[in-house]
Order: sequence, then C-alpha cells, then structure tokens
Amino acid sequence: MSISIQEAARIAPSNRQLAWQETEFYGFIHFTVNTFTDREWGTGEESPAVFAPTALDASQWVEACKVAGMRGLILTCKHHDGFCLWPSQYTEHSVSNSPFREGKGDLVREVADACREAGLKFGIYLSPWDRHEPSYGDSDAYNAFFVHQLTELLTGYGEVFAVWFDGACGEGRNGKKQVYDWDAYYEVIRRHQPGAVISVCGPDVRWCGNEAGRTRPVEWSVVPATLRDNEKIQEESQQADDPAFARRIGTSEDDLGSRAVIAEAEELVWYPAEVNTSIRPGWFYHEAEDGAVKSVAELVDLYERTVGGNTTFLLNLPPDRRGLIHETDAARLRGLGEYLRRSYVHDLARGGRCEASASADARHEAAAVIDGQRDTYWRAPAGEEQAWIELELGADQTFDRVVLMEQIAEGQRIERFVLERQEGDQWLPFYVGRVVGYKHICRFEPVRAQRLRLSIEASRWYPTLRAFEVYAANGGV
Ligand code: FUL
Repeated sequence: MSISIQEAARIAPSNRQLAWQETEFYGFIHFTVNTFTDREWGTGEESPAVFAPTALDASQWVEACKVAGMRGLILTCKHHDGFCLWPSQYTEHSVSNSPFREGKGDLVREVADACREAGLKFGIYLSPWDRHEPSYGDSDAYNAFFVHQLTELLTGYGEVFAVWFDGACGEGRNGKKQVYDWDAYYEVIRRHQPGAVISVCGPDVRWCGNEAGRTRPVEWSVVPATLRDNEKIQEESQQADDPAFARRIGTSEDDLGSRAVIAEAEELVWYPAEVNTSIRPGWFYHEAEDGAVKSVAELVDLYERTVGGNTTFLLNLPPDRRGLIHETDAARLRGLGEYLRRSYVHDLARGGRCEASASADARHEAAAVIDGQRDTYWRAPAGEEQAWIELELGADQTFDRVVLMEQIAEGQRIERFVLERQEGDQWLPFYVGRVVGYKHICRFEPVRAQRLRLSIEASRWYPTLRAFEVYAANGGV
C-alpha cells in the first residue's frame, strides 16, 4: 500500500529535531595529532608527544563562531587516529600523555566550558572508526570500549546538543572488520542526553550527501526511511580511494522526497539534512592552505543556500598549531557575521498588514506571519492545497530578500510558490520557488513595491506559514 499525501504531510519532527533545526548555523572543530603531522587521516601510530599547541585558547574558537552568527559548536573529541582530546580512562592514547597542559589538560572540558560561557550549544564528534585502539575489529570488545568512551563524554561535560557519527572507514577489503552496535550506542545517548540529536550515522539528522557545500534546490525533510541505513553509508565509504577527500554517495541523489519518491516508498520519516563543509579545502589545518580560505562572499552564499534551503549549516574551522583559529579564517567569519547582522535585522514586513485567501481558524490568521513570534503561525483550511497571503508594507520599499518559514512542527507541506509584487492593478511575479520547510531565503535582484503576495500553487493537504519577512541585503557583501 502506498503512502497517501495526507500521511506524508503529517510526518513531523521530534522535539530534539526541532531544537536542533533552530540552531541553524554551528561550527565544527577538527583538531588532533593531524594538526601537527599535516595529515587529513592519522594512522593511529602517532605519538601523543606531537600534540603540543603553543597558545591554545578555546574561548577564541568560540568567539570566532559567535561573531559569525553561529549558535553551537561540535568538537572532534576523537578522530579516526584514535587520539582522545579528553583524559579517557579507557586508553593511553590521549591528551594525558601529551605536552598539552603538561598532561593535565582536558580539551573537551575547555571547549564545553567556553561554549557554555558564551551561550553556544556544545556537541561531540566521536569517530567509530579507530585506527589506534587494538580491540577495533574484535566487535564485542570494541563496542564495549566505544560505549565506555561515549559514556564519558555524555556524562562529564554538561548538556550535549548533537552526537555526530561519521560513516568513514578506510580499512578497505583486507582491513579490519568491525560490526558496530549502533543500537547500543543510541541507547546510551538517549539515556544520558535525551535532547541530543544523533547525526549522519544516526536516526535524527541526515548527511546532505557531499562535503563540498552543494545544496539541493528542493530539500525535503520527509524522506524514505531507507536513507537511514548505516550499513549502506559504511559500505559506500569503504570505496573511497583518496582518504583525504573521501566522498560518500547514496544519499546524494537530487530527489529524496517528491510525490514520485513518496509513491515508491514503504515508510517515510522526518530526517532533515545538515550541510557540512570546511572553511578551507581540508578538515584539518595545513599551512599550505592559508591562501585557500573561503571568502566572505562564498560564506554568505553558503549560509543563504543552507540555512535558507531547509538544511542546517555545519561549518568546519580547523585551529592551527598554536591552537588558534587562524587570523584569515577569523576575519572571514567576522565578515560573514557583519553581513548577517546588517542584512537580516530590519524586517520591512513588521508593522505592515497581512491578509490570506482563507485561514483555518481565528488562532491561525495571516497576521501571525509578520508578528515576529516564532510560536504563532498561519494555517490554511484543511484540504486547501492552494492559497495566498498578501502583504501591505505601508510604503514603497526596496528589498532583495524574502524569508519564508513553515511551521514544521506540523510537517513540511509547500511544494511550489510564487512571489509577486503589485504594480497598478497587476501582480507581477519576481521569484518562483519550490519547497520552504524550516526556512527558505528567496534571493533576487532588488524589487520596489508596497504590496507583495505569496501565492502557494501546490502543497500537501494544507500549507502553514510561520514567517514572511522582507529584507534589503543591500547588494550583498
Ligand atoms: C569524513 C572524515 O573522513 C573526515 O576526515 C571529516 O571528519 C569529515 C567531517 O567526515 O567522513
């Protein structure tokens, strides 16, 4: 039996997925022995003695994230080389045997504390693939070891908003075969951190399908349940020839949620996408890449396509050998933050008037989309798949961005829409879009108008809208 459109429209996020989605933009920190050996994937044989940052300051990392407009940070507590940034009781391969803070340091604690102090959420990356740990490949023993390490991280550092499980494994055909006990890992996370999402090799957040910052023009959060198949993700990652730039496929298809896909699916789930990419070509710091840091314009474009394309944006910032975010990277992040503060603060729709083709009831009138409140929203009557909302700005205004948000707590519904402006008694289209989801940032050449209209031409069952915001980004960067 195929799934009906009404059923697809009803699929909604969990509370932890909702809270994660609101985080929108957060940092990724890749830092380990690789930073000092100039590699992307460590061998596991590095001596902890190489881990010797000279001026490490976690609050500088957090500050760089904050000025960029980020709301959280995920730290690689252990990458594929197995070196632990905290003094794990279950291995010698950690900061405890390094020169860092004379072996008394705990970098996970320093970062978690700096995040908390600055009001940023804190998340952990713990690589399942471990090239150092001798029990890796002896499945039960390694699973027990992994659960112990996970427990240390989940219980020792306060609230965690995300646990990021990488599917990468470069063992190849003749390498060690480790069968991960994902259920045991998930159980311990749910028990200790029920608010945390489990990302990539996990049920809550979907890898977008590439590491280059590519986005889909149409990104659905309601997708076939088969996309959560970890074994497939691992199998695909085994095929990577170049470990430094491993690419996984499978989740990379363009269409993951259209009506055609739904018609074929046996089960649908709320499994929203996260885009992860690095500010530099590599995930770890390499001096040779100092000249290849993404420009402010590139970062702005990425931000608007990701956060404004119904995904979240996880941007990697690799600290250098001093243990600092390099000056160039910090300057680019500041530039991005300045752009965002300049462009998305003065909403021209606030104080305007709004009218809809129809509303479900008195609690869901059109005015809710311009009141700046996140918990109020407009809802069309059930069964009305087409609808419009008109916005009267009060005076002629020039703008080049419109931000639309659905009330995703009710599901993702909008399939096609047009933005039009009124000129005389005519409505002239200036932007055509497909899905909205959590947030859609419409970008277009400056338009001058006093009245504009959002025409929803197709939706699932009935559309909702939480925000209709109008901005002048002033030609961008
Ligand atoms: C990949 C890893 O192999 C990279 O080193 C990096 O951690 C990236 C985020 O995920 O699968």
